Amino acid sequence: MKVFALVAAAATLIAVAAPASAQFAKPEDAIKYRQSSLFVMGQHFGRVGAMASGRAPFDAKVAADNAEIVASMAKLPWAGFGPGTDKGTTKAKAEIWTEQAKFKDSSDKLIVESGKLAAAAKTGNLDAVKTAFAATAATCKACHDAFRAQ
Ligand code: ASC
Repeated sequence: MKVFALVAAAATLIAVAAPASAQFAKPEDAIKYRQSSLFVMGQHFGRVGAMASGRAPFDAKVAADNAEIVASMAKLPWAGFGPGTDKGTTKAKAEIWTEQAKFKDSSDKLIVESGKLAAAAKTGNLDAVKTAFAATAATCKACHDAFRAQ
């Protein structure tokens, strides 16, 4: 019974950890993966942004649902920036690979700020959402300015 429980726990851990440590058959797949996850994240972030800016009426449940997706998606793209994925259909700058600590710091900031955004959205307080949205968007912009070609 004990061994079974251990095996079950390990299987669960692997299943949960797998997306964040995605392995790719070829570099193009990694590029497609990071672009797709950034695109999906951007779509959901935009829905929160529309409410934060007043372009859409504030609906606390919609904001919370979308912000939670952003916070989850924020963990994914980075596995797609492995070695050998710097060439192809990509705006990724060489600095991603030559300044890896800085790039990691940038992605970590997004993960932290989008987590705060999700927490803010759960409170249902629009002002808190506005503040956290701005802080999160600033991490998007800083990383794009440093690491994404125009
Ligand atoms: C968005 C989006 C981004 C960021 C960035 C913030 O809504 O899709 O990439 O905000 O524009 O400056």
